[in-house]
Amino acid sequence: MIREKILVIGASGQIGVELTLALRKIYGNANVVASDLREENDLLKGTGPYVSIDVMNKEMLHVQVIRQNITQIYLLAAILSATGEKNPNLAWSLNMQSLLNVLDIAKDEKLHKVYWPSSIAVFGPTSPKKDCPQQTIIEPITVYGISKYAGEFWCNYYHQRWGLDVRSIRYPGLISYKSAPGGGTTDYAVEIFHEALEEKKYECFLQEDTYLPMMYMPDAIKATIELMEAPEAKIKIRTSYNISGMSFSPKEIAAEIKKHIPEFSISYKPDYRQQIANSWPQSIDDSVARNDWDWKEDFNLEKMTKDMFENL
Ligand code: VAH
Repeated sequence: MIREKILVIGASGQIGVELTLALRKIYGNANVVASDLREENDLLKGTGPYVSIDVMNKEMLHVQVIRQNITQIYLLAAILSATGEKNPNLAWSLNMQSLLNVLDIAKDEKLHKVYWPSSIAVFGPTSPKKDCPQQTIIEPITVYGISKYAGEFWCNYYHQRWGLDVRSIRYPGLISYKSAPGGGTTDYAVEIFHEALEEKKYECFLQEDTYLPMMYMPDAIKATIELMEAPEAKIKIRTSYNISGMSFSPKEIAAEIKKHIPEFSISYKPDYRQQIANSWPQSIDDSVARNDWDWKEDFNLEKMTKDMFENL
């Protein structure tokens, strides 16, 4: 067994916390170095090494990779769709330069693997709305989507040109109870649980019939680990894999929550995030991931809602 030493960049974020904990269970706490610009998330404290790294400082990152004998990097740091529209230049610069820094260091240090998430946000208004395929018309209209699509091509380039084993997944909206989401258009689907418990009501920033591709965090973590553990020969897509868990609208998740909290009520006050949501597909075709590396989700809306309330 090759000894792996993994660096997770963005480890205190919504995905980073759970991915770090999952990787530590597999590789051992000491072999997964968590890093973020922010301070260590409470859930990570005491579970393994933590270093403060600014992924935009390429020299410092390179020194850490060498000093810590890193063999794999998971790059999760990014500015998401809603925040990105408020600060386009920062979103483009952080989302792109962080990836280019990591890809270049991984190439120079011959790292075994790199993971970088893309998103269904790469799809735009001209992409098919239902069962949006792996390859189709892709014209993103958010800075986040533009940066994620451009990043996919850079991952493919480093693989084709230098053989770097970099892998990627186009995550749907992710719902979790362990860590807060960070500035996404799909964050309503996390907020609604907390407000349902605390206030018994929720004012949703999307219209009631806004269908979006979604996934429960345990499924997203499972998909990431399965993709990264799959034999290299199985990985046919070197831009980024579509995966899907479920699709639902605010009206549908509210109805599911009411089964647990009958007095819960929802109101709607769409804001600028409605235009972002309208530009995305309503459902995703992930047959390529199912064929290449046996992807299959565990959670649907009913099972997720039950699990969320059991854990919150
Ligand atoms: C966002 N949660 O809303 C992210 C995700 C598909 C949505 O990329 O920006």
